[in-house]
Parts: sequence; C-alpha cells; structure tokens
Amino acid sequence: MQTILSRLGIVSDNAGTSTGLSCWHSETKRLTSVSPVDGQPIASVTTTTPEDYERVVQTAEKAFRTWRNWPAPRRGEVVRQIGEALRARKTDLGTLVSYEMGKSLQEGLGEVQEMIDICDFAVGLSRQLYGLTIASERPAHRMMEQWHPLGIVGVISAFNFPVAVWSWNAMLAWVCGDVVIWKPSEKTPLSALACQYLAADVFKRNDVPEGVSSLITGTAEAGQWLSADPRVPLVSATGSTRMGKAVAQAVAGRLGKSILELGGNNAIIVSEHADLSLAIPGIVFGAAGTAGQRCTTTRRVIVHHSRYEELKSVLASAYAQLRVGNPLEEGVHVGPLIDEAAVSAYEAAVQQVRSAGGTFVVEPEVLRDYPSACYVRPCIAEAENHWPVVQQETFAPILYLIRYTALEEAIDLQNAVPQGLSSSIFTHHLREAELFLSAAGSDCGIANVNIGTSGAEIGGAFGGEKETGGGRESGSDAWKAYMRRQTNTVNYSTQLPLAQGIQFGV
Ligand code: UN1
Repeated sequence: MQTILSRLGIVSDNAGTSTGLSCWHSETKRLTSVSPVDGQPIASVTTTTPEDYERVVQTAEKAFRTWRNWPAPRRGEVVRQIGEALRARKTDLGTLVSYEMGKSLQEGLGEVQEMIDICDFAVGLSRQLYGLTIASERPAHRMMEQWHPLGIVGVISAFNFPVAVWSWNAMLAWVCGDVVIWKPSEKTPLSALACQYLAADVFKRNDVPEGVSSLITGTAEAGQWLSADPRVPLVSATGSTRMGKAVAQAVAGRLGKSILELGGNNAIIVSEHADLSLAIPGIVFGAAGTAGQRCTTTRRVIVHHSRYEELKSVLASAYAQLRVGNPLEEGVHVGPLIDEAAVSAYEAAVQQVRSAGGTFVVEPEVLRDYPSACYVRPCIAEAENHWPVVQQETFAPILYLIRYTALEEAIDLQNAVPQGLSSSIFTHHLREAELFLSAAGSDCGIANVNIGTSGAEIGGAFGGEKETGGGRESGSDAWKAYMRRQTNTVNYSTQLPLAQGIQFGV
C-alpha cells in the first residue's frame, strides 16, 4: 500500500501539506485514516484550521476572477487531461479506494471509471452550455439567455463514494467556470488527497491559477464553514439526511443554493411477470454490493404473493454464494463496513427487526475471526413496510422482503417511505412497466425497469425527491445548477418601446 500511496503522491509526512496548489494546511491536529479491511492505520493527514480556511477561500475567490474568463472549451481541455491522468492511475486509485473504504476492488475500479466517464461528459459539455433565444414582443429587439459561472462551489462528500462524488461535482463545476473547495469525509481523507494531487499536477502543467481546486480536511465543522459562508454561492452535499438538513438550513439562511443528495430507501418491485434470472442478480448486487453502503442500495424487495416463496428460496441460495472477506481479493463480493459504529448500527437494526416480529430468511451475523471488527454477513428479513426500522436507512446489507397483491398496492408501498432516491420494477408486462414510470407510479428521482436500483450511469441526472433532498448531479442538464442564468434583451431599434405596451409619455 505504501508504494501505491507514493505513486499517488502521498508520501509519509507530506500527507496534507501544501501541494503548492491550494491544499493549505498548517501543522495542527492530524486525522488518521484507518482501513476497515484490516483495522490498520494507513496514514494521517493534517486538518484545516479556521485560518487555513480563510486563506483557501481568499485564494479560491482570486482564482475565480481569472478562471471564469478562460473559454469553456479550454477549461474542458484541462478536464480532459484529468480524465487521462485518471486512466493512467485507475488501478492505484481504485485500490486505495478499496483499501481505505472497504468496497470490493471491482467496485473501487468502477468508481474510478465513473470519474473517467464524467470527465468525458464534462469535456463535451464544455462546448455546449447552451442558452435559449426567445422571441421578443418588441420590434428590433433580441432576447436571449446566457449561463455564467457562480463562483466557489463547496463540495461535501461521504465515505461511501470517496472520489466519484467529488468528480461529478468538480468536473461539471470546472467546465462551468467555477472553482471548487472540497470537504471529503473524515473517514476517507487519503483517497481525497490522491485526487487533489492528481488534479493539482494537471493544473500546474496547464498554468491553471492556484485555488481552482482546494481541499479542506476535518470533521463536520469544516463542512459547516462552507455552509455558513456567503462567499460560497453553491454547496453540494452528499450524505445522511440529518447532515443534509443542517446544510440546507445553513445555506438557505443566507439564501445560497444547495444540491442535496441524501439518504435512500430503495425498493425493487418483483411482479408476477418478472424474469427472476434478471431480478435475482439485480437484487443481490443492489442489496449486498458495497456492503449495503450505497445511497442507491436495494433495501426493500416488494414481491407479488404468487412469486414470494420462489423468490425467497432463490435469493437465499444466491446469498449462500456470497463471499465476504478482504475486498482486495479476487472473487470477494462483500468487504467490511466502514467502521465499528456501522457494525453497531447493523446490530441495532437487526434487533429492531426481531422486536417488531420479523424473521430472517438469511441470518445476520457479525463476523469474528476477520482481520478487523467491521465484517458482517448480508442478511434478509421478512418485514412490514411500516415498521420504523424499515422506514429508515441503515447503511448496512440488510434486505427486507415485503409481499403484495395488486400492483397499485406495491407502488404505494414503494412510495410510503420518507426517502425518494431510486426504485425499480422487474416485469415483462408493458402496462405494469408504464404504470410504474407514470405520474401515478414511482415517486423517486430514479425509476428503472428490469434493472436494479444501484449502479446508475453518469449520463443521467442523479438524485432524488423527498428526504433525499431534491438535488441532481452528474449528467443530463444537472450542470445548470452550477451556473447562474442571465436573461439579456438587446434593443437595436431607434425607439425605446416599453414592454406590455406601456406608454410613459415623457
Ligand atoms: C452514492 O451512493 O452516494 O448509482 C452514489 C450508483 C452509483 C452512485 C451511488 N453510480 O449506485
């Protein structure tokens, strides 16, 4: 791991020191990153002080004044080079993500692939950023809209996607002409540092002004600085609903903008017309992949009563094939949870299921005799949708099976949770699929047919409704949230006609 760290620019005793490109840190408290894979400390980084933060913001503000004038395609060219650097570093960065966060190497590499994909997307976008022209009601007048950069974008990201979430935000923000200050999770600072170094290297080669990419490290307090700071017009936050509410209130209190990507409680409906050979792998990957720590993780399966027993037994056999272990080893499907607090949350949820009267089809277990105390067995419980434990998001591989009779009832159950991120139906029946996607169907930001709830492509807008926060990141026209819209009306006539036909007569 030390070799990988040094190839990524993180050498012992420089972790967290200035890159010469806005990674400001003075020697203060250090944050130690501990791998959930084997419980070993990997390295420690310095944390950002309020004085450091002040310098970061001032440097970012200064950088913005230059960066906003670079033609967008030139900014895109820099992002293209970041994509190239990520391609070259994919194995190293994917391995670090896997070791620091605990997801399987396949998924660590997949996360870096998402970063590469968003770079490609952003490069294309840098030659678009379209505004409309609008017909004016006045003669010899032209009306149009332009999209201008906002300024500093604060990115607060979570441990479960320690690098990809930053890239969805940063790559779009940069081609849009914004500058970025990133506050990563305190649980995965090294993956963040590796990204900052990689970007800094590309920026240096392209004479990008210092301050376009900054990293601040620390606990939730550092995130609060961004949320409260009127010099940060947009804060994009990914994490728990509790954190998102705090960010939303602080940002709204100063009338700033926020993009919130918070908890999910995602369900798959398995209809009587489902093809189980598609549904089963979709459910197993969705529920057990990333050890249940994706915001898009499948937490509930709502099954037609005629298929319930069949699905239950096929799922149980599929779960028996799951290999839990060191995520860096080939063939391992499920790595550890992020830390022991997550294991306690898993145990507490299991306890709540039992007290509510739930039974387990696949038994839960905290695994002893593993290199760390963070390994648990993915489990499946028969449950009822209204139970408090089912209504909440537990970031662990616990799947709830729920039975239905009519599709309308299944859709109501699917929607009857506070969160609204991702949802799916497995059916070969056109009417069912279309009803699910209709206004009377799923209330989520993502609704899929014959695909699971997790593993969204970057080309679509990513995010959800209700307690998920309403924000959209990544593809489609999510870029618009990173810019300000300006409506321009130009008069090229020799008169000054007023709108709405008003005669002012002076
Ligand atoms: C998250 O868990 O915060 O759709 C994001 C997915 C991934 C993103 C998950 N592309 O599962």
